Amino acid sequence: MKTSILPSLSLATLDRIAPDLRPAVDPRELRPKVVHFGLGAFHRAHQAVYTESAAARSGEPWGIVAVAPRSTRVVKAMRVQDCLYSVAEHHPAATTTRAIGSIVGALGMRQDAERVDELLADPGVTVATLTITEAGHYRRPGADGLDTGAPEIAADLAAARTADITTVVGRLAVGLAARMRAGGAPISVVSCDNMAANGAALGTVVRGFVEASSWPDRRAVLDWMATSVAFPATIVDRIVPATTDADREAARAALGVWDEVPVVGEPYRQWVLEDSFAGPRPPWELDGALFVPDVVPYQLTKLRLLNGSHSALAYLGAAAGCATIADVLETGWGERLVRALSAEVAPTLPEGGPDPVTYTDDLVKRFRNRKIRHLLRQIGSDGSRKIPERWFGALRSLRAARAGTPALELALAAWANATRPADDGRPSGATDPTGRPFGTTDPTGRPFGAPDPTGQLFGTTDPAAAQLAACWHEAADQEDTIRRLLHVLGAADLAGDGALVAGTAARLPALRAGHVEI
Ligand code: CS2
Repeated sequence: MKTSILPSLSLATLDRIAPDLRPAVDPRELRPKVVHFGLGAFHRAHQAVYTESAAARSGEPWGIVAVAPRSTRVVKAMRVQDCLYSVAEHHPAATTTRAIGSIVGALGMRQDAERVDELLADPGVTVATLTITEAGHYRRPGADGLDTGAPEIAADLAAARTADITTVVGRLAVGLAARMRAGGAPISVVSCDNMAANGAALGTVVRGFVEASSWPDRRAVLDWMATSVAFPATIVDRIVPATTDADREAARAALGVWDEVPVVGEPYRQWVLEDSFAGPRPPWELDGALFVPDVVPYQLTKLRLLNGSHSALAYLGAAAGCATIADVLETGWGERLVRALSAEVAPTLPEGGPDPVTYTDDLVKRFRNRKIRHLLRQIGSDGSRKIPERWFGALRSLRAARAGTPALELALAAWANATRPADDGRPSGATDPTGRPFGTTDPTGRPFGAPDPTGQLFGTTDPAAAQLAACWHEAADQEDTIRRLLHVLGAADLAGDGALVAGTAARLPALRAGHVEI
């Protein structure tokens, strides 16, 4: 929160900041040519940085209009700052900060729905990018298609006015339909979320929305999409923890003006994209992005080694009482876990990607960076949508090859342990903060102290939290719990693997007691 009367970062105050910290481009010289959904820290520290360099180095006016699907807090703050903000790069021994100028507009997806559709229909906009999280895709658990039964999607399909649409999948489908009706210039839609075949996955859910709509021209929209809308796959990589008040203070000290929405990240960043765009795009390669015919080896390496160990560290670290990834790397077992998991899954990676051993050495260094306070709670949230992408592909290949999977079993047990409801760890006889015993009910019939249905034991949240918690209440024993949890994730095959289930369940008691045995 702003604590001083310092002026805010904006075009008018740019001359107060040191020349080498100013943006590489003047946003007034850019045009809205990219629409981005998801105005979070990751976008601002990744795609927006690449786009700024691409515009500065090419002289082409690639500007981004960034759309916030839900919260308008960042939209308001960005507007106050003429969409300028700073990125602090935390090297282990030093930090560098500078302002970024590639964002030319900030919109709320609901508040500015008409403008969003207008931009998506504009032939001058040829790229849309998305960072909407795995959960934001509304895929059916364990399957490819759109989860039309999800209440948010069902409501969007039934929405009387398009301004009432709340999901990005729905907004994108509506916007693309508007584009077809306005002449149908080709566009590329780039999913920047951590999912295997993320381009195809996004294309499937957007098409699913159009198919399930009652639009009279939905067939025509689908036919046009097949020829004029590309969904290239990509891998994005940069560790970007959520911004804290301390980061705002540090930005103030570096800039000399107030930045309400700074972002911080590690120095490393990578972007690999499938070279299959439908129309013009920013020359991101000028800033080191890699365009390749086949992203699969890069995608699976990143998902299974980086994100896979991130999730394992998050759940095991939480059980052991750690708060951040760097904390876990300081335990006696953190590095061992990363190396054991990587060695276990490396044989499942296709040829043609980075060397897994070098990649793992780099990961250990990146994870050890103490300047990056990446909360386990942030990484562990939405586990039901993340871990199938990160662990299950490798687990299935290894089980089919009859290879041992001890590291994945330990990780799976730690995830299961973290799905326990928020009150599960309390000793019996405990009372709620007002002194009433847990287990009694309030006048609405809700148990006193009953956890928020999205609340989990270690403070993570998950759209399936209530279903996951129910597995603990309803199961006959721990193996049954594991089976039920796997079913919630749509992994009936893994739930039917008796040895896997037994191996995982056997690790629960130690984890419950806070011991990590590896
Ligand atoms: C993390 C990722 O929050 C998470 O689930 O695993 O956000 C991770 O930091 C990025 O993918 C790194 O590129």
